[in-house]
Amino acid sequence: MLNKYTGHTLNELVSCRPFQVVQVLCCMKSLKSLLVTAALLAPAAQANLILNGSFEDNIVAKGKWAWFGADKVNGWEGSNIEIWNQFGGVAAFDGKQLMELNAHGTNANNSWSIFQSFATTVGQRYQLTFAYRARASSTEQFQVSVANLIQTIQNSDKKNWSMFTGYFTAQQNTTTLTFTSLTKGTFGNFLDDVQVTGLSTPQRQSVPTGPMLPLLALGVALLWWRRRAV
Ligand SMILES: [Ca+2]
Ligand SMILES: [Ca+2]
Repeated sequence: MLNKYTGHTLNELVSCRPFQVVQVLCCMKSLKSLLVTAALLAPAAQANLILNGSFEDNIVAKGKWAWFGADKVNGWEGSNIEIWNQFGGVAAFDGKQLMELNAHGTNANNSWSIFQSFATTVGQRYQLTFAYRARASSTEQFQVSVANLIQTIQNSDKKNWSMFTGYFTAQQNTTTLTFTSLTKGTFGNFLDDVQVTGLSTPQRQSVPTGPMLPLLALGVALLWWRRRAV
């Protein structure tokens, strides 16, 4: 019967010279180490820390738009939030619905701003991505801010979605992502598919694992016995 770790029968292992046993075990260790290292280097899928980042949770009829108080929109706070479902033939970047930052309703400050807070680890780096598109003017602008990342975006393309990718390092256990319109009025600045994900640093060291340790110990013991016997 073949040993599942060595690929040799028990008789083959017992009858072979100690040097050969160590060779087999060392080869196996290398193979195992390679497998473990490959697993550690493989990128792990990171969960999106933003709730309702695609603005799909509120029910808006196809071909329509609606506006909601931020307290009626999962995850988000701040100004009123206007959500479109393929209104005017504008397709969402992700799913069926998008959000227009320059919303509808009372806005005494003339500065539309929505934000969402989420748990973070101090010192860890994160990636922020979202899609944006101008609605009515090539001069639409908005600002995005999160931790040490603050950027003003000229939102000029009225026909195509653009993708933003940025990075920040968390400075507190709770971090807030904020979008603020720099263009006044109720037209402008579509947003969709907001995502924040943690970045992990690949670990390059290999780790010996369970079944290999007793076999390596056996190899070392056999080598020691052979040297004493000479
Ligand atoms: Ca969406
Ligand atoms: Ca609007």
